[in-house]
Amino acid sequence: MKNLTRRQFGAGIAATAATLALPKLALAQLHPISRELPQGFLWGCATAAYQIEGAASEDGRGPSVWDTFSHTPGKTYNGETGDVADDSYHLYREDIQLLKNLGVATYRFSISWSRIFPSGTGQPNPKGLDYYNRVVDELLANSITPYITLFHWDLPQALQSRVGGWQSRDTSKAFADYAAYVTKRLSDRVHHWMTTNEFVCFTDNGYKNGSFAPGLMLPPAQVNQIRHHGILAHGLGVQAIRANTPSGTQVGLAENTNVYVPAIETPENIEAARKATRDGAAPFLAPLMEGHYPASYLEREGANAPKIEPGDMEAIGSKLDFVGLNVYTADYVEADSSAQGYAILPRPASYPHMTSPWIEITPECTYWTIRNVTDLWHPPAIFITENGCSSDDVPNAAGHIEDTDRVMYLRNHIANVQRAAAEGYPIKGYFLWSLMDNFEWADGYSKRFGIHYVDFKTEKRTPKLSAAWYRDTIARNAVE
Ligand code: GBH
Repeated sequence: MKNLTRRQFGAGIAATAATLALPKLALAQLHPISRELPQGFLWGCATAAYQIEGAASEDGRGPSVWDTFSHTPGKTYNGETGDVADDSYHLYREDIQLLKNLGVATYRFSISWSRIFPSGTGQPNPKGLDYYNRVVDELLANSITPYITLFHWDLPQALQSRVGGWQSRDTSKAFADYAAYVTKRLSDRVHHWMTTNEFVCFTDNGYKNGSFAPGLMLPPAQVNQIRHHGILAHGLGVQAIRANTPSGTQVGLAENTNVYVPAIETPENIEAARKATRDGAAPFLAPLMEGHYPASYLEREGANAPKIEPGDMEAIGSKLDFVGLNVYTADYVEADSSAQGYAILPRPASYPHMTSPWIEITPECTYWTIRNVTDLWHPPAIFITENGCSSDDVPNAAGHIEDTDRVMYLRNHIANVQRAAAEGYPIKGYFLWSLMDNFEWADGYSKRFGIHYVDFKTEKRTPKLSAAWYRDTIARNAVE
């Protein structure tokens, strides 16, 4: 562009105008960068049991800590609960048709532990397993591959009452028994398993700041021990799944490790983002991938560091077939001369966010979480197991929900997934959070994350603009 005369510049504009009139194919050929995802890239949607199922006391389901918590005054928005939620327990066939209409290859959902073991351990409830058998069979009949999460925060209340939940390593062992029971019975048809979802949410949020069930606020030594029991459950769970399923069964987890984006992509800042990622993951993903806690974490925690029993770290470091990453937002970092070698940049007051204030718009987060995790630990495969956002969805007079801000969010985040794939990172699939509006934990029904709108009075599902956009993206296998 530098040495163009005015006339040449004008001619350039004319040429651009001419290309605009070209048919689509020719225009695509002019596109300098392919925006396609690799062949066989897996598109999916994600949900979780307590957020969609409802039927909280049906067919022998025992209560979970989230039933207790949401029924405790002042804990959730307007005192809202998952008693009914999306009623997917009864409407699952309809929900699978929503998936089918999108053209997704996969569906990530979770199993309610207390439907299977109403008291956490002991006597199983066959009707609980029957439900998941029906869901799996219906998915397969519709050519949709199930990806199942075993624990998405809904710990059986009986374990909380009996042993203090994640305060006890008995809960980690109970999780492994539950994982063995379920995977033994479903792994003839289900080949992809995630142990746990987002350690920090059921450890720190549950037992440190109390914003999530069971709503406790315990001191650091206990919190570190609880975190240890969380990752121990994962490790014992992996061992139990391997021992109870055919070879070839794929085992991983879904983790929301902190994401750091280099403010400017210099080699120093890229290194800073990597360091910050390992530090942020010190209690959770780092020990899973390295088989030990980072020394800096143990030193910093000192007397509060977790007590580790023989065999724990071997279990925790069990080899995984994939790592699932849930990603919504990130922080920007820069290298500096401090001891840790980087600074996390503060946000200016003008920084934009979605309707959930914590979702500060950072489209590069999908690319950088894949890259940081790969560069640090080289897992064989990565999935984005959750990505999506809340919007102020309001049906218009015609009943349509034109969630252009969600489309903007998704387009930018998926473009960054495409960048990672194009650069050769082992990203194999993407699960959009969420298939439909649902019970958003402490935010109740006040925050909508779905690409289908749910009228919670009638349980009617309506595709939003973003559902049409996602369907089109899947059909093209490309982001436009
Ligand atoms: C994921 O959690 C969950 O896996 C999923 O179930 C959930 O529906 C989805 O994301 C959307 O939230 O209000 O500032 O105190 C995301 C983890 C934990 C992030 C709670 C926001 C509250 C921040 N979330 N956290 S704040």
